[in-house]
Amino acid sequence: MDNLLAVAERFKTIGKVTDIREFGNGNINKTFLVTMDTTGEKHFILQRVNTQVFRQPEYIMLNMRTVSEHIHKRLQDVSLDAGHRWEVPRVLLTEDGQDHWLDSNGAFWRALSFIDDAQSFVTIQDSKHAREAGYALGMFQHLLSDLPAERLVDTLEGFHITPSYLQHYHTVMAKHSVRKSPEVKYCLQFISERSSWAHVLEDAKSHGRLCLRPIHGDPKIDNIMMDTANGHAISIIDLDTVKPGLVHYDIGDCLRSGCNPLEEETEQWETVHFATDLCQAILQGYFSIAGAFLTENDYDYLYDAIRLIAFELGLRFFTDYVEGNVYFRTRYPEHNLARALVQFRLTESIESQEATIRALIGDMR
Ligand code: GN1
Ligand code: MG
Repeated sequence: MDNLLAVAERFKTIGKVTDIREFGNGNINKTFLVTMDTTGEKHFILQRVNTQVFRQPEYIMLNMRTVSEHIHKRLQDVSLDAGHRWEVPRVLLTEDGQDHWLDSNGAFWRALSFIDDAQSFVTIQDSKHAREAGYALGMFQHLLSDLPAERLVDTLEGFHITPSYLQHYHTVMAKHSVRKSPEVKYCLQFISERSSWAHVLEDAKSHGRLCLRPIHGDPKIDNIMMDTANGHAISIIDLDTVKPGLVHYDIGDCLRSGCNPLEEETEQWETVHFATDLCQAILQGYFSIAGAFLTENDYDYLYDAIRLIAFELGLRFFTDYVEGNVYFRTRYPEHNLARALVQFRLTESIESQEATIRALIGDMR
């Protein structure tokens, strides 16, 4: 706490810090909720950015500034749905006006304003929540749809480029040995059976069928904030992975997290399934906004996106397991294997419901 207190006090805030505690479920950065004894803003978010993953964190801060300035300007023209507000976390500066602070060990710290009267959930609560989550993703992309993608720095090269993850997987498999338990064998076979299809979105991109736009990169359900007063979606937080990409990565990520009622950390991987009723509600909310900017080609690749991002996350978890858990934070040695099994099961469930999913996308076009 002493150390953390010293870090928190670097940032220019009005009150005296009374409490600091770990916050959220991030797999990469370390996040803390700081409480102060003020009458105004009582909390802020303090984060230590994982610089093993984000090698140039100053560019994340730059992207954040670009995005929040753009959204604030755009909000003057865009009308939100009735009763909705839209919030973007503010970057809090240090006493000397910097957007981050490097401690004596070189750790990269930053502070963000806390969004009051809002909450997020790890799983979808009901169909209203699902629609709101979809609306939030549509709104986030809409607010950035007139920002040229090249204004954003690519802060994480290869992020959501499935063929690159496959390449890395093969490199890791060649270097590391892994005990071939039945679960591991299932994963190996699962990956090998889908290797040639895994290029689908990148191929569509290189053939000019899909184009780069500003994306969130990590719109999983617990990054979508809901107004506690009325349940409306009001923000998508965690802007580290905002960058030029395919909106399909976002849709896939939102659906793979939102339509898995057992959630990604479950130990009951064998009963994981993809809930198409939630998928329908999320897409309804999403299309209510995104319908305005999606092209025919965009629609054609939605099913593949849903299937691919679940598969890709499973591949990323499994590779990290084999590599010795060097990327995602884990609580036990087999943690990333367990997470991979969940995503692969989810992928299988998506595949087995392909006709249903394609039909419900088709009905909303
Ligand atoms: C990581 O740390 P967190 O939870 O924001 C990961 C996402 C994964 C997610 C799975 C930069 O996000 O891509 O979908 O874990 N972020 C990065 O929970 O790799
Ligand atoms: Mg994140």
